[in-house]
Amino acid sequence: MNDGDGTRAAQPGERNHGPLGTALVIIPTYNEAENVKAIIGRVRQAVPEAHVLVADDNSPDGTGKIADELAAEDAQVHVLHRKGKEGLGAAYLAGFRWGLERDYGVLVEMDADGSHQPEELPRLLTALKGADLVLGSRWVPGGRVVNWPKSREFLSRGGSTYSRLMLDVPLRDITGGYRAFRRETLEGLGLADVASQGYCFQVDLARRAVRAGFHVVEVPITFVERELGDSKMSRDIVVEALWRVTSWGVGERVTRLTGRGGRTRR
Ligand SMILES: Nc1nc2c(ncn2[C@@H]2O[C@H](COP(=O)(O)OP(=O)(O)OP(=O)(O)O)[C@@H](O)[C@H]2O)c(=O)[nH]1
Ligand SMILES: [Mg+2]
Repeated sequence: MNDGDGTRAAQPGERNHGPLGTALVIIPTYNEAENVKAIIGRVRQAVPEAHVLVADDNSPDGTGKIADELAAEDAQVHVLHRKGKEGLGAAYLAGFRWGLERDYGVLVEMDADGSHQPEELPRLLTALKGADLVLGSRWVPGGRVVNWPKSREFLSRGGSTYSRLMLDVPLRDITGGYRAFRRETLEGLGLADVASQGYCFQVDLARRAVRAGFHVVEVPITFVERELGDSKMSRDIVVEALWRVTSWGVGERVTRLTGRGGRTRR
């Protein structure tokens, strides 16, 4: 499943993956006024045929207005204005719905702060030609992190390892948020009952994809810590991830032991 470079050839018996179609790069924003213009420009340059959707939670710093101005000048840039701050997961779910209601074949997750380099997107999209879901991975060979304190690296690696063992999901970077989904993959994940909000939103989607039998590939990326704007990382986000991952893992073990049902969706 995880070949590290995303170029794994299809194995005998594996289904053929169809053409990709147009990509929609969804960028959730909350107070990213200093970053939004640069990130959109970099996406448009790196993958000129892709569209961009900014999913803004009514940022007090005017990010939504800047995005509107960029959208007015560029027919491939779109803005989804949401009422208020509801977390990363809710913004992505709204963005996915927006994209799935339209004709996009690929939906990409990307942070606004430059941590996920748009220049690496062509590699993710190439890997998606032979996969259902591609994860940009910091923790496969070739992946790395720039400008992170050791404490953040410890938290991220530890979170991935804990999730991998707890959920029995063979992925190295399960909390990362630089991803490319085929439309059919998102449609098969049961998004209607996803309640996770922070990092565990990413864990939740990856685990659902593996459980549903989708072919998930990790591609190494260089993750660059933000230089501008404030982090929205909080203790609550870490606590939410910890208790949800633990309860999914325990729930799945109980289900297996009592022999009730095969797959856990929630
Ligand atoms: N729409 C929306 N976007 C959000 C929300 N919380 C975070 N984001 C965006 O999600 C992306 C990731 O958030 P970050 O603050 O960079 O989180 P992080 O990468 O874990 O933290 P840093 O490493 O400190 O940057 C950024 O584009 C944020 O603007 C939210 O509640 N709503
Ligand atoms: Mg960030």
